[in-house]
Amino acid sequence: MQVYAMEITDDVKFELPVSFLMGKLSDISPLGRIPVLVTEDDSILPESEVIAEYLDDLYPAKALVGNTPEERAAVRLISRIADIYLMNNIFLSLGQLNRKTRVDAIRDLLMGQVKRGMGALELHIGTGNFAVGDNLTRADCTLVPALFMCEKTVPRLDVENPILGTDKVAAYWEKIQKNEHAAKILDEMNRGLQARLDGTERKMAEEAIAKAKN
Ligand SMILES: N[C@@H](CCC(=O)N[C@@H](CS)C(=O)NCC(=O)O)C(=O)O
Repeated sequence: MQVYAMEITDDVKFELPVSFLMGKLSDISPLGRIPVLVTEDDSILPESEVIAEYLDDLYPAKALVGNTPEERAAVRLISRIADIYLMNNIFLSLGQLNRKTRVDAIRDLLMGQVKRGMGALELHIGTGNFAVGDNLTRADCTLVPALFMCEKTVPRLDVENPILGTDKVAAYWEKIQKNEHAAKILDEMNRGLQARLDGTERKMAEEAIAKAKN
């Protein structure tokens, strides 16, 4: 979303590394998680929030960081809540989606952290059209995918979508989905989720792995 909003799509090339599909991404990036940015000098930069901050530093005239020290702190805080409390715990809970193999205590531990993060978000989020201030910032770019996961993935763990228990976050979520950049990545995420659920993703991965082995 940040790449679209900063209009730097010509400078950033997206590809899904076959090493990730083969479970071998850690050969290149020890964290073994995507995204990973390969910079111009061939360095490896993992962690979406670090990549996002790097892009802001690389293109200061287009940076989505907020205008005052207070706004900048609020952007970092909201982005951090979305990344650490919402996204990371939801990602870690993906192994608990299958009811037959689910360990309720693991699911409950992770969802408790999501609930904690959502409570903090409800306090700190702005009441305008954007998460912080009157303009789109990196906070929106981190929050939109995190709220998508809250809405679409958390219920698959037999836990209520945590946005439903909020007022400010729920109002924000309704508004931000109409933003052109948010709508674009939500469409991509919806298509990705559909591909995962209907088996297309698995087929694509198997084909890519078979091609890499030949
Ligand atoms: N904190 C990381 C989380 C990234 C993450 O978990 N990505 C998932 C993609 S769906 C992943 O790589 N999962 C593989 C794994 O956890 O082994 C970030 O924001 O970059």
